[in-house]
Amino acid sequence: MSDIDLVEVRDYLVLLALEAGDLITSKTGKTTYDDKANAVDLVTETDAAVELLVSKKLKERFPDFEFMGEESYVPGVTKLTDKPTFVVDPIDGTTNFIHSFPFSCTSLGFTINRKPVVGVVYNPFLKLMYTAIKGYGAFLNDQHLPLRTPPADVSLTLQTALIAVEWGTQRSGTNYKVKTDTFHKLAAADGGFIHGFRSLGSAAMNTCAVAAGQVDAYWEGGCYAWDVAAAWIILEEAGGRMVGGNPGIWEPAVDERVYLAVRGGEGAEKFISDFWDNIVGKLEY
Ligand code: LIP
Repeated sequence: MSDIDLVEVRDYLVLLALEAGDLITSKTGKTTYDDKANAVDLVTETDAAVELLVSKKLKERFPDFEFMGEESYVPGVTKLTDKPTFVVDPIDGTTNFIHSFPFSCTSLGFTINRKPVVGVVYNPFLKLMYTAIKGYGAFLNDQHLPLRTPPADVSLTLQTALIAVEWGTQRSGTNYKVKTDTFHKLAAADGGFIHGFRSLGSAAMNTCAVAAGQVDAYWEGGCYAWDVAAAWIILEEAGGRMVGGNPGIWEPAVDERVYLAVRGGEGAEKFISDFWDNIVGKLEY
């Protein structure tokens, strides 16, 4: 990793994110969509066009590095290896894009040994550029993250937490029941009794909101490495941590598919254990 200039990688990904952002905003409200797994798992021609733009330019600029993208992923064939790899979601929050709800982004991650080391997440609608390089901090535009450093007496507890969650695209079966039962228990007065839930509709945007200290945690199962790789290093460099979304997984793989992102702060480990105690069952993908 020492011979790869991560600043050069970050700088190029920022330029690419801006170009992808222009393409995304130019197509808002003008693109058709198709179903993938079902009627709520949606993809547009713009997702594919952005991935083609990004992959082509990355291959030209960094021909020795691998590329993994949501729209070119082939289940059972595409594998993330230890090689330096761009892990890309061209539009994270596709449903938001289709609805012109301004919380979609392009998520450009870079992993070495399957660990995120550079992340760029750009929301072109709100002009929010989140960036991080391992060991060099995390930023939102020119502001250092986290933005909100809660007063020392506001440590991380379930009972004072805003938690980002998503319904995801599986709306029946065991995983759906685990999610809905867990939502219920987290909200209940005799359960987690949390302050509330928030759903930005994008794993990357949810994770960046945790990194910024605007949301205390984000829990989801069913998303993929490309949904989280870029925001993962942004979260870590902002003092937060990514653990597994099932109990006991303290060091999840980037393609774990079940995640719990937690902001930095006093009491994080107890918060994580208390959260895990409120999960009803196990998410399996
Ligand atoms: C989305 C994720 C989100 C999940 C959605 C969808 P996409 O990614 O960011 O967390 O709940 O079901 O998978 O499909 O917009 O790139």
